[in-house]
Amino acid sequence: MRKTWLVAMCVFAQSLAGCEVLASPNELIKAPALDAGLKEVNQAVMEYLPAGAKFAVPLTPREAGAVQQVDLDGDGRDEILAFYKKEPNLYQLGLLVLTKGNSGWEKAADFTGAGLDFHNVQTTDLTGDHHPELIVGMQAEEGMDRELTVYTMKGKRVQPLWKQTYANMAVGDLDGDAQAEIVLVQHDREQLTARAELYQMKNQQMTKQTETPLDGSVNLYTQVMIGKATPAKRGVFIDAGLGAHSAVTDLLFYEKGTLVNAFASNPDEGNSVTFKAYPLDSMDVNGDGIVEIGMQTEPAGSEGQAMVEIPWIQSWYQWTDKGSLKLISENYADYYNGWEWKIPTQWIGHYTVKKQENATEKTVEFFYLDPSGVVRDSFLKLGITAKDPAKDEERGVRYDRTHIELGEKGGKVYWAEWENPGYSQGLKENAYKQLLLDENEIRKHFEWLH
Ligand SMILES: [Ca+2]
Ligand SMILES: [Ca+2]
Ligand SMILES: [Ca+2]
Repeated sequence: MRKTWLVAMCVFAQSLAGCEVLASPNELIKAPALDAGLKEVNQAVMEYLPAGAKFAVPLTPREAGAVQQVDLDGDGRDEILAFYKKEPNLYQLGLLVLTKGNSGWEKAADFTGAGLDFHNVQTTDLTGDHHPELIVGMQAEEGMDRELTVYTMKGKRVQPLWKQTYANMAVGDLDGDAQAEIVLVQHDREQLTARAELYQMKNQQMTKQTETPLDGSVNLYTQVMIGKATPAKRGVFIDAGLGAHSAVTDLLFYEKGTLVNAFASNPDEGNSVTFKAYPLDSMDVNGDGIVEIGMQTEPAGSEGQAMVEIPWIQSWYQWTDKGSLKLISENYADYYNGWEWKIPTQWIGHYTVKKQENATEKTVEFFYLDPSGVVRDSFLKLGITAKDPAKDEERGVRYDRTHIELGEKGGKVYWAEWENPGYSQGLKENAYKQLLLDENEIRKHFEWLH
């Protein structure tokens, strides 16, 4: 499937119509160069897009663009999908499907519906005929039911096949038969009831296979995801916000025709296994194809601190065949300043972290935690300081410590500082020495988030 990026559209469209960039900077970076094929696509879209329409980038999945190319009817040529909002009434969303006929691009469909955003747009084969269906979720205000429509293309016509309201959803192959299922989470916030429903296409009809109750007292179901829980077992990861801050993740398996909740056999009792202080949606953090469940860990030495003062560590767990969670990786994320530190594997269980902040400097310092749990020497300090060339000169290599710049952003310098190997380490134990990194390793573990 090829995606045509919104920014390319806008570059071309500037002279044709007022084109408002609704894409995030992230999407702008991903935009490819405008080639001849894209120009043709852009021309076709501009010809059929209703007057005053603005492109609407679907909220999920992250890589979804406002204009996409997918072969919906299976004739070997891509159709063009364009998602838009219609002015002056921005509550009206539109979906334009163009198909290439003998005399050029033709309109195969132009659907409109009420909503503020496209919540989720996917093109996946649900029927088993190897031609993708078009799955479109639309939303209005947060907390209101969203609306899902599955479209299928027959000949040159695009038709709605199925409609259903939902709170959140996922599309993916849950049972491993190479055909996608849809999981809908329904949440009635007045009755405080919730459930997960599994739908499969049977004889050209979307059919509910099974459903299982979920905790209806949560605040919001923030993400539903179908993915691998172990190398051999797929599951449905359901992330929910509980109150002002805290959150929880459920994991459902499809076993013998029913959905089984790995953590809460009784939804009224809730799920304490994956309770977390702050929301952290499930994802494949280490790129091994298995979805991890994230929870915050309070680092040693932060007892008694206020929630916001605690330098929370993000700990990521995988489900195991033994029926429990296993810690896979950790990281420290500073979303406000847009960076994260991936904890080296050999650190896990042997370090703690403290943060400090004053008017000019913000630091995160890592300390050796000895086998008896005592906080010992600092071995790495990461910091953000307002850029000041005179002061930066003073730093650099000293006899006892090395200071390097990791990068600059927004007039601030991001740096790392650590004790020079050989300075006093002869006096220190091996468990401490195993925590030490060289400059290359330090640069590798630091990453920009935005
Ligand atoms: Ca086609
Ligand atoms: Ca399947
Ligand atoms: Ca993973």
